[in-house]
Formats: sequence, structure tokens, C-alpha cells
Amino acid sequence: MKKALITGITGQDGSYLAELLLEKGYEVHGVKRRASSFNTQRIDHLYLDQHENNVHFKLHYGDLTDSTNIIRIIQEVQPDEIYNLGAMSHVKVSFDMPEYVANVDGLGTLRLLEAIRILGLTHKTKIYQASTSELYGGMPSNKNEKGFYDENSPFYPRSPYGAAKIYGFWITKNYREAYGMYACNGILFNHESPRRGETFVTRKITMAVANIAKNKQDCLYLGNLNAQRDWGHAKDYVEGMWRMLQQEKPDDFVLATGETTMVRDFLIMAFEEVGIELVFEGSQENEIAKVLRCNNPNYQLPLGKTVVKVDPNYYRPTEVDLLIGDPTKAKTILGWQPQYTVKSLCKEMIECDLKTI
Ligand code: NDP
Ligand code: GDR
Repeated sequence: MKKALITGITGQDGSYLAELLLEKGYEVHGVKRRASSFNTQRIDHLYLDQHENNVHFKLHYGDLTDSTNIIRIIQEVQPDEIYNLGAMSHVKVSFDMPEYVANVDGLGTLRLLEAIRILGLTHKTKIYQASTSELYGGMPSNKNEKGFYDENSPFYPRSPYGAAKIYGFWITKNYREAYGMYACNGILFNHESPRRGETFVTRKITMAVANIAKNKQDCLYLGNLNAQRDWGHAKDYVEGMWRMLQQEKPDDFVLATGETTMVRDFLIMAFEEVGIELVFEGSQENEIAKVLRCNNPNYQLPLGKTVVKVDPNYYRPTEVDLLIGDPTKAKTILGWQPQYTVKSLCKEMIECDLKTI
């Protein structure tokens, strides 16, 4: 039975990846942080009483800032595969705590790589590093000739998060080249799901739409509506992570849908799912959206009601304006194919939020 160790197992991707690996017959170990209240909601359905027989899912207390803890967990587990998904992953928040982000997202990656080396597991343990499309920074001049970002596009991070992740990217590549480790970077474009953290823009929108439709929220406040993102579904992307570690040779891969959508259009799409049509007024910092029509008898709101307002407090000091990825290499070498479109993703998120709100 193969053993996998996942950092960030309590997060969106960690939970989907744990499900996938358990289905594939892995013994799955996860690193979770001690918190003052429960933080395992996304994985509680996987957890069994550790006193039962045949328990293939185990959690270890730990933190990417603590080298000794990481060394001990890896020594105990002796994993065949490590997936480093742990990170302070919010781009806007990274401007408020840049040093912490450098420590967790940057040096945390180094700590895992060094632990593998110190423990003599260089030729046994494969490692996946959660790199990101934030590395590109959305610089228009760095796109390829087809107008996409791919594995050869230059990096230009635009946040402390991006800067920390660029260290993670290069140190992973360096350990692969220096020590012959099976170490891969997945350069993943945005991926969402009903399990997405509530402060990322898609989930913030789908939750607000469900709340507004049910008259439980008055108005949604958002930042830059003009940003464009290549949004896929987390379930598709964890499949790609696993495939990266099943090849003969380690390499770096972009996972993306190849389509980009403006935040404003995701907002329109989400309200349309509950039968509400919007009309926009004003521009930039003063932009608002009002109810134009309600086509669903279950969700009737007063016509002309303001349901969205721009709040510049959500703007970032430096923004990534547009991201669109070229997944050709992953499709060709890994046989990876995303199943969701942004529309089916949005529909699933709205349906789940309507059920739980
Ligand atoms: P989440 O924010 O949902 O999850 C992050 C996980 O990291 C949580 O389990 C969190 O624990 C854990 N974590 C945070 N700080 C530490 C720490 N100091 N030590 C150990 N663990 C820690 O992120 P996603 O699941 O969306 O993303 C997974 C990874 O992929 C991240 O590295 C992210 O940066 C990267 N990525 C994500 C993309 C996306 O669109 N989702 C795109 C590209 C890359 P806790 O629950 O206790 O907070
Ligand atoms: P991102 O995701 O920064 O791309 O990072 P996020 O959903 O936070 O922002 C996407 C875009 O929406 C704009 N935006 C808002 N964003 C948030 N969070 N809240 C708002 O109210 C709001 N209004 C507009 C943002 O300015 C931005 O342009 C995600 C994370 O998962 C990273 O960890 C990952 O590396 C990248 O995706 C790829």
C-alpha cells in the first residue's frame, strides 16, 4: 500500500486530494494545525476512529514553520509521495503578513525538501509543490504567441504571496536538479468548488447570491470587478497533481482550463443561476449592480434594489489583471482533461450554497 503525506489537508485541495488517494488505495497521512476550535470540517467525513482496524487515514499535528516537527512526521510516515498544499493562500492577506507568508509558503517548502534529504529518502519520496499562476503576475508581454501563460512564460509576481511561492517553485526545481529528487511543480491556475474558502471571490459571490436570494443578506461588497481569472474545479486539479507524481520523470506542469472570465461576468452568471438579472451603474470605485428582473418565483426581490457595491478596501496594492493558462503539456503528457467549465462550476457552487444557507 502506497503512503501519501499531505500538508494543507484541511484546505480545499487537501480534502479533495485525500478523497482521491483513499479511493486509489493509498494510506493517507495529513498535517493539521492545532486550532482553538475545530478546523477539520472538509475532511471529517473521511475520519474513522483510530482504534478500528484498517484505518487508512491519519492526521498529525504540525506546522510548516517547524522543521523538527516536519522531520519527525516524515520519519514516522516514510511516505512514497508528499503533496505540499499547506500555505497562507490568500493573496490580499499576504500584503498584511508578508514575513509570515515568506516563512510558510517559501521556507516551508525548503523545510520539506531538506527533511527528505536529511532522512535519506531522496530516492524514495516523491514531492509535489503547489505552485501557482500568481507567479506570472498577469504581465501581458509575458504570454506565449497564442496569448496564454505556459511552462516557459517568464514570472513576475505581484504580491508577497507570489514572491514567497516563487521561492518554493525554484527551490523545488533546484532540489530536483541538485539531488535527483522526484520533485514537481504544478503551476495551477485558480480552482474553486463548494469547499472553497469563504473569502475567495467566487465563493464570496455564490454564498452572497444564496443569502441575497433568500433575503438573508442585503448587499454584497466586492473589490476589482474587472480582474479576469482562468477558473476550474478543484476536483479536476487534484487529479492532475496525482498524475504528475506517476510519470517516469519529474517535471513542471500548468493546469488550467484555457478560458478566462471577468469577476463581473462570474457575478452575472451566479445571479442568473437564481433567476436574477443585474444591471450595472457607475464606474470604478462607484460601481453598483441593481436587480433588473427576477425570473424565479422562489426568489423575488424588489426591482431596482442595489445588491452589489464596489468597496475599494478590497482592492490590492498591486493587482494581477488577467490570467489565462495553456494546459497543452499536461493534456499531452499526463492525459489530463478538466471535466468542468466555469458555468458548471458556478452552478454546482450555487446549488450547494442554496442547500446549506
Ligand atoms: P486553502 O487556503 O483552502 O488551504 C490551505 C491549507 O494550508 C489549509 O489546510 C491550512 O490549514 C494550511 N496551512 C496554512 N498555514 C499553514 C502552516 N503554517 N503550516 C501548515 N499548514 C498550513 O488553499 P487551497 O486548498 O485552495 O490551495 C492549496 C495549495 O495550492 C496552497 O498552497 C495554495 O497556495 C495553492 N494554490 C491554490 C490555488 C487555488 O486556486 N485554489 C491555485 C494555485 C495554487 P488551516 O485549515 O488550519 O488554515
Ligand atoms: P486570487 O483569488 O487572488 O486569484 O488567488 P481571489 O478569489 O482572492 O481573487 C480573484 C480576483 O478577484 C478580485 N476580487 C476579489 N477578491 C476577493 N478575494 N474578494 C473580493 O471581494 C474581490 N473583489 C474582486 C481580486 O482582486 C482578484 O483579482 C487565488 C488563491 O487561491 C491563490 O492561493 C492561488 O495561488 C491563485 O488563486 C491562483
